Amino acid sequence: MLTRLKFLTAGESHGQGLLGILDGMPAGLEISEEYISVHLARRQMGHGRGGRMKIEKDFGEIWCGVRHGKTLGAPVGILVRNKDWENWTKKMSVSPVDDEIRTVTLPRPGHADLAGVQKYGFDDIRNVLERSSARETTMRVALGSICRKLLEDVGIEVGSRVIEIHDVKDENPIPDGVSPNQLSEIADASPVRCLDKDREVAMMQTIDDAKKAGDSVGGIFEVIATGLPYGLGAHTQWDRKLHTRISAMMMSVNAFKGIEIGGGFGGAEKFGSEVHDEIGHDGEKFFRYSNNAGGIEGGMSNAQPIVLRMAMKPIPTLIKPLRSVDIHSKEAKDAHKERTDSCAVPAASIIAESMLCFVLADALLEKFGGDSMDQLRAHMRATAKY
Ligand code: EPS
Repeated sequence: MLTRLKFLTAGESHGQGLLGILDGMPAGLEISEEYISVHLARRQMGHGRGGRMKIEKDFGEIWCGVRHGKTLGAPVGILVRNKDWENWTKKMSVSPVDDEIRTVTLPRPGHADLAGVQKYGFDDIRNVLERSSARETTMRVALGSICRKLLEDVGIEVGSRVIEIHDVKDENPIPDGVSPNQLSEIADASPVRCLDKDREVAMMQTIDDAKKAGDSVGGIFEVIATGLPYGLGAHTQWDRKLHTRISAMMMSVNAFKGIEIGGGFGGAEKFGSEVHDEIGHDGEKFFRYSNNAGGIEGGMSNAQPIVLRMAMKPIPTLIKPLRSVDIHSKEAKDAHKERTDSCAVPAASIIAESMLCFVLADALLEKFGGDSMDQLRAHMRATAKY
């Protein structure tokens, strides 16, 4: 789904660490480990996280592709070490071990466990769950922050907030004049990334109740981007449409089960005259009387804020497990229990921001090109329309 950028992540949840490579970044982008750390820390926050986040303090070590604080136009390589590795050296050893290692044989409904062991013929679900763990999203945020920095440097901001946890909804719109960075700053100050203080308390209570019951809860969050020029993406082919790329990238994140762009599902029950955003002109440029399209028309950015909502299902690892069957004995038993989060919706909103950063940075490079940031800026000055 990306045309100018490529990225790969590798690493198991309890292995030595996570590796990531981002290729295609122009030269001359200022980037630091500290900048990446800010966003890694945001991903670790949120009421309802489990024990693992108390162990880790994720830090992205830049191994290559950056010199004296600026990208070289070469692939950027990042390493995030797992602090928890020291507790798993035998269980996750790269080399064979003499000790008897207890296998996981009770697949969790909703996780990759059963399909994974059937697909690969493994006798131990750990061979699947280590990679299907949401730990992998750490690296997406690390690499995605490099894309975010490129966007910020050309005036594009990406932010988010949580609007629903389980059945507790914050239906207030984002206050007028609040930029995505300001939105994130306010949201980051809330343990559930919710702007409404009363709703915040109710959301936290819902998470606590679920935890007490050995259960988990999902939710919905909103992601917005501003400062975009006209014409990222294209109407000309299915895989060039901006919303195709955004949706594919978003739906690749663990537990993300739905996406709405702009008015989304709500538009289905309205008339066309209520949904489409009327066009005006102020003497200098076009403007819109509304933004129900969520910033994308005909597969292209239309210089309005991009507005997305994503639904995340409840995490499938449950302290009070669901019914399952042992993959070897075929006996009916409760599903496997691992340390888990009772709610990871606030963290998921940061991951979604990062996925949007990949798509927008890629689309920007596709449209304006350039081997260096100076060239990209010059091309944008020459042809970008807002
Ligand atoms: C996660 C790390 C994992 C889980 C969580 C997300 O660490 P551990 O398995 O050691 O507790 O906390 O992943 C899941 C709940 C899941 O089902 O994948 C992280 O770094 O975000």
